[in-house]
Amino acid sequence: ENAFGKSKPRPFPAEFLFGASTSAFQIEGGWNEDGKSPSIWDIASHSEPSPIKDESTADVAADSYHKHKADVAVAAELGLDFYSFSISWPRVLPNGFVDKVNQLGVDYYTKLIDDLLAKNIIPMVTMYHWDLPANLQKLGGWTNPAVVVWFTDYTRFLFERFGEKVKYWITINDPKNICVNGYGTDGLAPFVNISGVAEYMCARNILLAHAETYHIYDTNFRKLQKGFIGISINFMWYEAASDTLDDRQAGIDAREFEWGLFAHPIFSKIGNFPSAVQKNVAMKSAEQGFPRSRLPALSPKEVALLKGSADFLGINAFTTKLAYRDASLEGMYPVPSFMDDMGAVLVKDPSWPQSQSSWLQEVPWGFFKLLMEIKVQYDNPPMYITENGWSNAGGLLDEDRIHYMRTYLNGLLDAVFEGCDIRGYSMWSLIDTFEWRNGYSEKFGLFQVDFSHPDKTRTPRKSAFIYKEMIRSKILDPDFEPEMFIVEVS
Ligand code: PNW
Repeated sequence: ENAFGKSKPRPFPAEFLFGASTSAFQIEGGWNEDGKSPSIWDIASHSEPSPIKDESTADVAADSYHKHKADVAVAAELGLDFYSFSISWPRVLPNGFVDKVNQLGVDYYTKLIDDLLAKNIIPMVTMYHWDLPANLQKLGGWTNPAVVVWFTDYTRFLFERFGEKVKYWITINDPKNICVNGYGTDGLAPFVNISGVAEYMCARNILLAHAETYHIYDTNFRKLQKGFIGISINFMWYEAASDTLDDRQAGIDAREFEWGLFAHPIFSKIGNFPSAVQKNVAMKSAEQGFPRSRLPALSPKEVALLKGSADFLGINAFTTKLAYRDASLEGMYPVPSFMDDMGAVLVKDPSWPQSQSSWLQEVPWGFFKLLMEIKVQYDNPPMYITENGWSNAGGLLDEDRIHYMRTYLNGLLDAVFEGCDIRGYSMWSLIDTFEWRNGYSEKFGLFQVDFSHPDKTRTPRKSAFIYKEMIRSKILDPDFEPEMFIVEVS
C-alpha cells in the first residue's frame, strides 16, 4: 500500500542528495549593474505593453546580486547537500562573445561558489536558464546554427573560470520551453512565434550546443576537474485519457514530442530524434507543401556526437496531463505547429488539486509513472530531480506545498524501490522568484521573500522546517510536525 498517509516513515538511500533550485534571472536583480548587459528577458519585461501578468520586472527581484550571502545562509539553514543555481550569460560576457569578460560578474559567482563550499554545500551550476544575451537574439538566437559556437565558447570559459570548484554542471535548462514557447509560439521570450519551423531549428541547435559542450569537457577538462555534466529536461507525464488505441497513442506522441525530442538523441540506445516525431513532422510537412521535413535532420556524425553525451539526466517534473486523440483537430492549433504535428489534445483533470499556476496540479502517481518510463526508455541513467515544486498565492503556512512535497517524494521512493537510479532531489524553489510571464503572482519558495521590503527579507515557510528535518534525518515522515517559529534568516 503506497497511498500516502497510511505508510510508515520511509528512509532515503544513504547517498541520496537534497537540494533546492533557483535561476539567475528570476532572483538576481542588478539587471544593468557592474557591466551586465540586457538579456532577452530584460528586453521582454521592459517592453510596452508589458507581456508580464502583473507588469512587474526582475530589475531587483530577490536582489540576490547583492544578497548572495542571504541565499547561502538559507541554504545552510536547510542543511542542503547542494544548491542549484544558474549563471547569467550576459552578466559574465556582456556581448555574448568571449572577447569581453565582465570581471565583476565573474567575481559575483566566484563569491557565491566560495561561500557555498565554505558551508559544505555543493554548487550545481546551470549554464543556461533562459536569459540569452539580447545581442545574440538580434542574430537569431537559438535558431542560428552559429549559436553552437557562441555557446561552447561561453561554456569553455565557464569550465576555465569555475571548473576547479564546480563538479556538477547542467548545460541547458528546459529546452522544450525555450524552443516551443520561446521560438514556436509567443509564450516566452523572445516571442518569435514562427510556429512549426523555429522550434525545430532551435531544438537541433540546443542539442548540438549541449553535446559539443559535453565533449569539450570530456576532452579538455574532465581529467583535471573530475566533474559531471548533464542536461535538465522538462518532463510532464501524459496519461492516456482512455484505454482506446487512439488515446494510448496520443499519450505516447505527447511524451515523445515534449521530452523524447530532447532526451531520445542523448539517452536512448539508438539515438536521433524519436521515430514518431520524425514520421509525424515529415508527413505533415509534405502535406503542407514543404519540400522537406520542418524537423532538420541530424547527420550520422551528429547522431553519434549526441548519443551518450551526458553523465546524468536532470529531470524537471511538476505535473501530469491527460492526452487524447481528436481525429479532426479542426481549428484547434495553428498549422503548421508543434502541437499540430503532435496531433494530441492535452487537458487537465479538474479533480486533481490545483496550484496557483494554471499548468500545475498535484498528481504524485504521474511522477512515479514518469520515473519508471524514463528508466525503461533510457536504460536507467543516473538521474537528479533538478526541479519539483508547488505554487500558491503566498503565506508562511503552506500545508499545500508540504502535501505536494511529501506525496511526490513518496512516489520517488517507490521508483527508487523499483530500481530507478535517482541520486538526488532539488526543490523548486529555494526562495520566491520572478515567475516569468506570471511575475510575482505565483510563490514557489521554501522561503518567502518580502518583495515590498527594500531588504527583500527571506523568511522560512512551514515547508522549510519539514524539508530541513527530512534532510537531517534522511527520512520521509508523514506525521512530523515542526515546532514552527518565525525566524528572519536574513
Ligand atoms: C520551470 N510545465 O519550467 C522553470 O524551469 C522555472 O524557471 C520556473 O520558475 C518553474 O517552472 C515554475 O514556473 C516549467 O508546464 C514550466 O509542465 C512549465 C512546466 C514545467 C516546467
